Amino acid sequence: MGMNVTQKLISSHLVSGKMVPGEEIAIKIDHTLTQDATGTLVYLELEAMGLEKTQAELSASYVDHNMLQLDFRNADDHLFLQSAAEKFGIHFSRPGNGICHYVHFERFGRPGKTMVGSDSHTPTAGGMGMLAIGVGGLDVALAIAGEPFYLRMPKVMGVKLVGKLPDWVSARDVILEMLRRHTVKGGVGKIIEYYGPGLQHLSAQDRATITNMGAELGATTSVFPSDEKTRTYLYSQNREEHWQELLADPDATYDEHDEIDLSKLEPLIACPSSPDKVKTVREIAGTPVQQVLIGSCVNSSLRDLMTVAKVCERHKLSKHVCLQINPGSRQVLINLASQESIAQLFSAGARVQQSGCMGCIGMGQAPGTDWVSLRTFPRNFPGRSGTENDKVYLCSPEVAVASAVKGVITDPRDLGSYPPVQLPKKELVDDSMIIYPTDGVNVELKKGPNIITLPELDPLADELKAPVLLKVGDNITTDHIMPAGSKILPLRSNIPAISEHVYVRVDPTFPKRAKEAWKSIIVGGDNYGQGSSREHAALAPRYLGVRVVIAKLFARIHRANLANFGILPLIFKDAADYDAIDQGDILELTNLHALSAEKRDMIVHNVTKEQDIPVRHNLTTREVKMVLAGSQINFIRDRRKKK
Ligand code: MIC
Ligand code: SF4
Repeated sequence: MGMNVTQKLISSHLVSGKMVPGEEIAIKIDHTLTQDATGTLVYLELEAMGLEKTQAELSASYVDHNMLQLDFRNADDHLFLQSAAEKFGIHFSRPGNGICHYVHFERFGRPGKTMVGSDSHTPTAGGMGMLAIGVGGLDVALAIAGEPFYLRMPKVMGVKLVGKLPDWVSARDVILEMLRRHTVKGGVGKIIEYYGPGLQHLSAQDRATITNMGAELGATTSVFPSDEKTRTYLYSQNREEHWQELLADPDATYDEHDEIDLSKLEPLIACPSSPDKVKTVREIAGTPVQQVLIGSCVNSSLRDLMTVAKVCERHKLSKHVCLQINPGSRQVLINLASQESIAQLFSAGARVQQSGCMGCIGMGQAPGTDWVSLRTFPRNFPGRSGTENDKVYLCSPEVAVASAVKGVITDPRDLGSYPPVQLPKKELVDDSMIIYPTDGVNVELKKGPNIITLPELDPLADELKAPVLLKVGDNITTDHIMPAGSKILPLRSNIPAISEHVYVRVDPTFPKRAKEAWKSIIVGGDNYGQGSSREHAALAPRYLGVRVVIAKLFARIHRANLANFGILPLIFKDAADYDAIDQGDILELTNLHALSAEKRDMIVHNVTKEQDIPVRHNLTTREVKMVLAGSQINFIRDRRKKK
């Protein structure tokens, strides 16, 4: 039987297991990607494991998230990362060079390769036929150390694209349509593969917009085939030799199906404060707007930004709106300059920022009180912009710029004819801010005073009696658990300090109460831990004594991070039992050392309510061992000692 693109990518990298949905498989990883906010831990973990050089074909470390230098801390992190790149043989993209996913796509991505990255939008590279998966930092550290990546074989959802996008409708509207249909948990346990005749009208970068935001569906990753469009893109990047064709066989099948007629789509917008609260722009047109931010890792292509510039050339911006551009890479800025688009943006009054994550992760650009902020970014979780009760909408560059012109949410089709954009066949390529690996030996890691060695994590005892310190609802994001922003991000290399901010947006007393309780439990609802891959959302609660999380359903990356740091993730057997536990109840778990991949069912005794609650776990044998050992680091260390 023929294979789809996902099956071809997995089977060519399969190290162990059977490609049957739900079965554990291990795959060889070719590329690794880290960014600064998650990367410092990755390299501290490698140090803890005693690794010398990366074992991956290509490893890259980017500095893009923590770019504000309000004091010594972020700057020290940048230097630490540069020294770690030199020590471990890793490509280093210097601060200001661009956003990890965007630069990796431009300069390093290769069809047919696998990648893990310590950032949830790593699937961006799926736009050129890579199998690229966002994971916790420790899983990247292991891939750098040459270990295969373990995952449960996902189901493959085939999405057939037919037709051609109308004027003023772009790739962003395709992924917003997917989010409208499937919600933020519709992709859990799935890889989404796009195919069909509609592909011929989507460039590699349009496809990257779709795979990038596939993370918001909760999907393991998203993939497109590698075809002539991919070749054209690689040619434009002066690296056509990296092209390789990768197509689904004509008789390929999929586990699930969907179809989108591109010609029927219209401009869409995700309302506050979730990427799946999608409406048509027409439905909310006329809402006054104060801030418009265009760019980020999802909508920074030359086409996207040149279209915005062309609109700015034709129309004056509303004086009530502040328009800012966050380019995905320095290279895209150079190319915008060569096309005179920068001049058009400047003349219109746009504030053009350095390339980096900036306001997308709350590093500046926070909206004012009650402002409506339109962003072409991937997520709009509550408070992520840095302003409490923010009103962040997500939309295409077309909708964003049309709204900046009119001062109210505007369907861009109201602006008249679609501006023609002539893309250069070859872009100006610039790698001057990438430091290539050398054979450097005995390189010292440069650790500033805020870079603190990882805490020791004790093994799980056979019995646990602990209070439910917090009970939360559905779709809790890792931004709720471990907020980011300019005040907290500089603490990413300092677990004791960052743990003081765990859950503070939900309950400011959480860190203090957790320390007093010494050992504690959290109860969550559906899709617990969606969003960012930050392992701090597991490690910092663990540092505060959280040992178990019981939820209705876990998001993939966070579940893996919990197990990596020795927190037992348990699922209610009957979701209705969520109501049988209240915050403050004392729960008792016994016989924990008998946990195994086969023995999945357990009873949690609610001591306060004198009630037994049936739960289950879905850990693999390897994961059970690391939870019992207290963390994956302990597990690997013990395994190495035994060798
Ligand atoms: C995000 O978009 O949420 C981030 C910031 O890029 C995170 C990583 C982080 O928290 O450092 C992600 O996507 O994984
Ligand atoms: Fe950066 Fe935002 Fe992209 Fe995350 S989603 S990598 S914060 S630009």
